[in-house]
Amino acid sequence: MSKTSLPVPKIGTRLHRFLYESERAHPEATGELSALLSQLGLAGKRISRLLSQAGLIDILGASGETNVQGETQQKLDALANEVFLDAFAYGQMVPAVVTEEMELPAHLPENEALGKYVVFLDPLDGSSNLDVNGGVGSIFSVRKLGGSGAVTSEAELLSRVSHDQVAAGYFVYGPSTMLVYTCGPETGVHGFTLDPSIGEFLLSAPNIRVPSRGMYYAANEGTIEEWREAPRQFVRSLQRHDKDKGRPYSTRYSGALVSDVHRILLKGGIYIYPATTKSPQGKLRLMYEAAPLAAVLEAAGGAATDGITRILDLVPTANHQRTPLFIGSAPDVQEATRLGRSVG
Ligand code: FDP
Repeated sequence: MSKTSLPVPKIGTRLHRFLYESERAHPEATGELSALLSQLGLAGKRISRLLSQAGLIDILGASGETNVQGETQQKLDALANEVFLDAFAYGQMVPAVVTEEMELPAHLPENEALGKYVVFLDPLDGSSNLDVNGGVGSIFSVRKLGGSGAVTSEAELLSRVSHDQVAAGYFVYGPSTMLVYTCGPETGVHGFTLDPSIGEFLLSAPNIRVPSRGMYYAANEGTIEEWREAPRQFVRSLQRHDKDKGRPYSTRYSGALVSDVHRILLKGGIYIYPATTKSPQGKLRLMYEAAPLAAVLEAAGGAATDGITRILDLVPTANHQRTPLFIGSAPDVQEATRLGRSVG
């Protein structure tokens, strides 16, 4: 990710201005990445607006399709996917988009000549919460595309995208809509809240740092019988009284990865989604769920592993690859990972 020193951020600064100031502090910047983040911001605003109409217009419920994972696609999953594709259709920066909703990358031929970024997306994360007006989010990861010419296969795409993410983040659509992103540890993690009255994201949480200890863990414990021994032991240790570690922790699990990890980012603690007997590779997707959230948490001083290996060290072999995920305050993730390495 890029190295730059940011101006002192002022609460209430508009996203556009924040990006402009960040660029000015980085003389070799071309402005492309800022333009791309603005396109992402526009998509986030449009999805936020769509969500605010759910229940009033006919956009809730299943679309009748299944996605690449064989999961039932909600109408809003498909709409959010379209909104993102539409956002990148101009500007010449993004020749290919990989999304949870499409088995193959979406190619944007008009951007092929000049485009040098591939965006990996979960357009609407946690969509099982939609029917109950619960929290949902969108997750994005931007990687640089090397080489030249059109990308012709998945293997070629993965071999040509940069290992490092040049930008990563998410939108969380809760009582208010927030954008949280990082362009790497040197530039930190910043949160913007959408002011719907002016249609702008305003800086509300500059330089977010994940607390080194928290009070919460998030996990779908309904599947604990299907977990391996290490995560089971780890969760038991979170429930045990331990004054030094501030335990027992309380459980908070909403069923939307973005909302659950956002809480951990702000309040500390750990989110875990281990491998299960049903999903031995884990359930969550590496390229557009685990990796971008890992980039954000690490840039905020936290950590993320698959129970053994740092998420950001994993080498992807497929666009829709799954992974177990342990993410949050560094001491908690390190403890879970030590157990994973020793107990299995
Ligand atoms: P969803 O399928 O509703 O999009 O992305 C997968 C995900 O949600 C995460 O957002 C969420 O944390 C997880 O699945 C929930 O899975 P469980 O129902 O197995 O807990």
